[in-house]
Amino acid sequence: MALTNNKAALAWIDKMAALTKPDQTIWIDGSEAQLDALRKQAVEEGIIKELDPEKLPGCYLHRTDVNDVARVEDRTFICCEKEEDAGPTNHWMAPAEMYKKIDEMCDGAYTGRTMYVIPYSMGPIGSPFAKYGFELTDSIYVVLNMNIMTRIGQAVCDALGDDEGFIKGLHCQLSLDKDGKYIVHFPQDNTIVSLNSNYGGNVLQGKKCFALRIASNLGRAEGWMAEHMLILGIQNPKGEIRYLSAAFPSACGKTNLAMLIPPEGYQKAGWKVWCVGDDIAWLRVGADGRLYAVNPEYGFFGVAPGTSMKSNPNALISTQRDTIFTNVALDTSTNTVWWEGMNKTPPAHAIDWKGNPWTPDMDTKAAHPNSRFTAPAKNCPCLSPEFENPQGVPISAIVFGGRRAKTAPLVYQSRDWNHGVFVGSIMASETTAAAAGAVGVVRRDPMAMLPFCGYHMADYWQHWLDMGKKIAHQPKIFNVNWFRTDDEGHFIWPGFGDNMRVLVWIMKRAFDEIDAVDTAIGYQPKAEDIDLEGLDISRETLQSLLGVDKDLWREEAKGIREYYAKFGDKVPKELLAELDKLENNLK
Ligand code: OXD
Ligand code: MN
Repeated sequence: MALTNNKAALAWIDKMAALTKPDQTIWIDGSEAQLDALRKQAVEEGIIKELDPEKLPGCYLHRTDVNDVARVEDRTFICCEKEEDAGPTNHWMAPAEMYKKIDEMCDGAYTGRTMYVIPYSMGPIGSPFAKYGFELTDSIYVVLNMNIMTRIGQAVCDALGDDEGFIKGLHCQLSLDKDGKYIVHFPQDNTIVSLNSNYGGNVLQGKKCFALRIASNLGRAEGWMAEHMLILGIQNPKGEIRYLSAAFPSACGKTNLAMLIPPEGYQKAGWKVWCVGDDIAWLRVGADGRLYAVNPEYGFFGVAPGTSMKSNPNALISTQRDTIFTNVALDTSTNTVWWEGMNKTPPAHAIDWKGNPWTPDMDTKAAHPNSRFTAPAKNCPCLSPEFENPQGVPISAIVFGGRRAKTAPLVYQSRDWNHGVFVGSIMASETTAAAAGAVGVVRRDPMAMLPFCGYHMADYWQHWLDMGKKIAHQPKIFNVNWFRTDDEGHFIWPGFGDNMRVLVWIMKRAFDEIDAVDTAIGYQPKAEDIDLEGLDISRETLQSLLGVDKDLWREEAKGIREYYAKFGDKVPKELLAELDKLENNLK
C-alpha cells in the first residue's frame, strides 16, 4: 500500500511502474519487521550471507558482480538542457536523447521482479536542511543499504506531505552489463537513473547522485552548498567544541580524519574529536551569520582495506554490528570477515571477494581494494551528540587537502574567503603506485568535487564566491598536506592522530588566538607553534614540512593557469586575480 497521498509522487511512481512492469510493488515503511523479512529473503536468495551473530550481530556479507566494484565516472552523465552548462569536467547527453535511451532500456526491466519504493531523507527528517526523495529499485541489497545510509520510511512521507519538490530516482539492475552502465542525473527534473549496476556509489542514490550532484544544483539555486566534506568537532580541555569541515580527494584519509583519536598527551589534557560526518556536508548560512553544516547521511560507506584497530578503531568498531560488508573476504572458520590491513593474521582459509577459496600464500587479494562496509553512524564511538541536530553545527574552519610529495606545505591559511576559494579550486593530488598509470602525476580535483559537481565547475567556483558574500562570519579556509616525502620517498609527517597537532593550530587561527607568518602562498605557522611533544620530529624537520619551494610553486602556478584555461572565460575574475597575486608573490 502506498505510504503517501502525494499526487505528484504517486503519478511518477505509476509512470515508472508502467515502464518497468514489476510483478508487484512494495513500499518500504522503515519498520524492523519489514526489514527483517527482507533480510531473511535476501539470505534465502543468496544475495547476502548472515555472519556470526555473536561476533558480528546483524551483519551480512554481499559480493557484487566482478565488473561492478566501483563508481563509473565515464558512465556518469549530467543531462542538463545545454551542454555548456555541464562544463568540461562532466559527461553530457541531451535530456531527450537520454530519456529515450532509458525508456528503451527500462521497458519491462522489472518483469518477474519486485519494485521496492524507498522514501528517504537526506538530513534529519524535518530539519531545514533536509531534502526528500524516492528511490525505486529491484534490489533488496539497495533497500537494506539505503536503510543504513539514509533515514527511510513512513516518517519521510509524512514530512514530505504534498510537496512536489522531491527527488525522483530509478534504479534497475538489468543484466549488470559492464558496458551498459548509466548513472544519469537530470538536474532540471530532480531525477536520477542508475542502470546495470548494483555498486553502492552508483546505486545508493542518496549519496553521490543526490547529496552531491543533484544537491549541488539545488544549493546553487537556493543559496546553500553541497560539498564532498567530512565534518568534525574538536573539543578543547575547557569543554568548548569547535567545528570544521574538510574536503580531500579519495585515498587521502577522510574517514580517518573524521574519526581521529588525538595523541595520548592531548587525550590526557582533555582534547577530543567528535565525528559529525565522513563524506558529505550540506552547508547553509544561519540566522546568526555563521555557516552551519549538516551531514545528510545516516551511515558510513567506508573502504574496508586498511581499516584496523590501529589506523581507525572508531571506524572498525562502527562495523561490528548491523553492517553490510561488500566484497571483503569471508573467514570460513569463524564466519566473520577479513580484509588486507585489518591485522597481520589473515585467516588460514577464506573465501575471497570473488567467491573463490583463498589462502594466505596466494598472491591475489582476499578483499577487493575497494571493498566496503555500510555501517550505521550511530555505531561510531565518537559520533557527535550534534549528529541529529536539525540546525547543524557552526563551521569555523574549512580545510582543503591533497597528496603532494613536495609542493604543498603541511598547512597554510588563505588570506580571506576569495583566496580560500582559489586554494580550493587548485586542489590537486598526485597519483600513487596503487592506481594504474604514471606515479606522481598531478590530478586537479577542485574542492574534491571533480566527479561530483553537477554543473559547470567554473559556475561552481562562482557560487562559492557568491556564498562568501552571504556569510557575515566566514569560516577561515586552510590547506593541509599530510603527504610530504623526504628524498627517499618516505612520508615525513606521521599523520593519523598526530594530525590533531595541525588541527589545533587551525582552530587557534580560526579564532584569532595565534599569530602566523605571511608567506608567498598564505599564512603559515611559526615553527614553534605546532606542538611536537611526544613526536620524533625536530623543529628543523617541521620547518622543512612547512617550506614553500618557490621554483616548484612557479611551476604550480603555470599548471594552474593551464588548468583554468580549460574553463575558458567562465573562470571568475576573482580567481584569476588570485592567481596573478600568487605569481607576483613568487617573483
Ligand atoms: C566515496 C567516494 O565512496 O568518494 O565516498 O568515492
Ligand atoms: Mn566520498
